Amino acid sequence: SSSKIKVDLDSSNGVAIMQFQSPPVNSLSLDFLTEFAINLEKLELDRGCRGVIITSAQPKVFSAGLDILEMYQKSPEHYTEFWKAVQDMWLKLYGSTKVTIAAINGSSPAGGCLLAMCCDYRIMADNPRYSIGLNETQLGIVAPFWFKDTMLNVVGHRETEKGLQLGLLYSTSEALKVGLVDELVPEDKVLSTATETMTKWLAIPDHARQISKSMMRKPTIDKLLANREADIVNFVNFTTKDSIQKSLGMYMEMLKKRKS
Ligand code: CO8
Repeated sequence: SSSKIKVDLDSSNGVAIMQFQSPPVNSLSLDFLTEFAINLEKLELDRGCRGVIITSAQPKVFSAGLDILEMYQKSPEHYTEFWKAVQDMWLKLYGSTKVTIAAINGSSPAGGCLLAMCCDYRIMADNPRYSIGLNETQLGIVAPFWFKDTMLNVVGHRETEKGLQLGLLYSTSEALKVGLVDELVPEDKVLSTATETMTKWLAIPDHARQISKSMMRKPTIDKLLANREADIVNFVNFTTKDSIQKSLGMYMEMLKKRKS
């Protein structure tokens, strides 16, 4: 299968750019997640890499989130494997020792928002057509506790409570206002701003920054590690429910109809 993620490591500055190139919308399929984990693991072990910028090679979309087809009319075994891969993506990115920056050059719903929230810094294209947020409830599904924890750690309790219940997709200016993204820049400046920001973060000694990052994130990571199996069982039980399958089916239909 062709590569869904392109990785360029600049050996002169230790910065890797990871570009999502899985048309049409960089949905997080099992194949995508597996490739993501392998690439990130490689960079994590590479002492020549100090920072990672994630961005999209697709127009208009950063990532559409989890691939709904992986959660629709499949076997419990498939859901188990898929969910392990989603957990693994989060554990690797949220727990990365590298400086991670999201260059959000398009819409970023649900799992796409999660990817961005895992990074140390978020720069988004200032385009009124783009939105970002954990919109799960709008699909009739529930963001798991570690999605919630990740958002809580970025925007705080009150905003997470509102955002999660309403399944809010924030406009770029709203996202900036609540702190879901750190900066808005013109679309053609997203990547260059990410690179400039990376330089600032890399000016800090790695070990001191890494210990500080770990101090902030370890309790959240440990919580999933201690509950991984139960979280999988919960996902499989939830996803195999008729009512949930029906909601997902209707949502897919809505996406298709909306097009024409
Ligand atoms: N999964 C699978 N297919 C998708 C997804 C997706 N997440 N998103 C879009 N597609 C498909 C569309 O159906 C469409 O297919 P087709 O060409 O066959 O009709 C194609 O991709 C292109 O989509 P659009 O025409 O909609 O493209 P646009 O550029 O107009 O819009 C958007 C791009 C904004 C990304 C839009 O597609 C969108 O809003 N997608 C849905 C995003 C979404 O709601 N994702 C939520 C996924 S759930 C999740 O990530 C977390 C789940 C947590 C676990 C829950 C426990 C049960």
